[in-house]
Amino acid sequence: MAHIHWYPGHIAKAEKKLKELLNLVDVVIEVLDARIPQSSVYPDIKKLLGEKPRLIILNKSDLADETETKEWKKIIEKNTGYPVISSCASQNSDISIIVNKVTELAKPKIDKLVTKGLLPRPARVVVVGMPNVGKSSIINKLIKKGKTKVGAKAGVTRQQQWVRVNPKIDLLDTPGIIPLKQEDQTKAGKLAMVNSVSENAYENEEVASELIDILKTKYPEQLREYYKLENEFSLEAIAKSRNWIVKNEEPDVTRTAVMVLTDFRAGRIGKFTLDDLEQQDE
Ligand SMILES: Nc1nc2c(ncn2[C@@H]2O[C@H](COP(=O)(O)OP(=O)(O)OP(=O)(O)O)[C@@H](O)[C@H]2O)c(=O)[nH]1
Ligand SMILES: [Mg+2]
Repeated sequence: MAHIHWYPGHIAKAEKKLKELLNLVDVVIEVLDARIPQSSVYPDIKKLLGEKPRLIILNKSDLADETETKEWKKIIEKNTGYPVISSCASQNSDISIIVNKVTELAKPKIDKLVTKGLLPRPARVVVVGMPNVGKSSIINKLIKKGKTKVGAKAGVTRQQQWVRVNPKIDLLDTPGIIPLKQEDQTKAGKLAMVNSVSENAYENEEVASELIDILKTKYPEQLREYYKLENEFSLEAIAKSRNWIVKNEEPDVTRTAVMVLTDFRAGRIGKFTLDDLEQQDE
């Protein structure tokens, strides 16, 4: 089991910053990694986001198991009551879906303003998610469509800008970063596999070995095919198949671990979902 450490001080600070952002918005776009739809959820997300309407995006769907993404979408919709869509950076067709869902989610709030005698205004939206899930890519996609900078509103730090995506949506141009906290070490290991964890916090060999263990159970044929393996699935077997041998005839597992993680993250071995549909959180 990989050992990944979190720093409580950093987490408290990040949570505070995130809460300040959340106070400014009507709707939250929560970005998850489609390869780990369960492990990329922040353990305290409900407490953090409260009752704020949420659109959940399973991003990097181009790297995930398509059939499983569809299943996870249904499961998360059922469990949270919020709409879930899958998306990936190379696809622009999901922009209009995101825009429509966000507008729908914000409608009750905007209608309420109107009943109170206020003028309707665009919905205020922020994109949040753990490191590296694709927050900036999604913001850029949405902004490219709109372009008009709206300027800082009161209470927003100077670094943040509202961008009018369309007449009904103002988006914060910087994301809310959900800190990495995952006491469940199996989930933490998966966050490392998808590159959401700082490299200093884990050992490549441990994380790559765990990845191989998951792939040999779920996707053995693709693993066998890609690395030209026979019946042994391990860092050693992959090193041997590449003829990566160091002194004393030892397989070079250090180099192999880096390669396996890189290949997986680029989707070269296949489109894989690492979380298990059979092992769902309640
Ligand atoms: N294959 C694939 N890569 C993606 C996708 N979205 C983002 N990426 C890549 O993933 C990396 C991280 O994307 P960002 O948009 O910077 O993610 P982020 O959440 O803003 O990351 P941080 O700011 O570091 O927390 C970049 O190399 C992107 O090119 C996607 O849908 N598919
Ligand atoms: Mg970013």
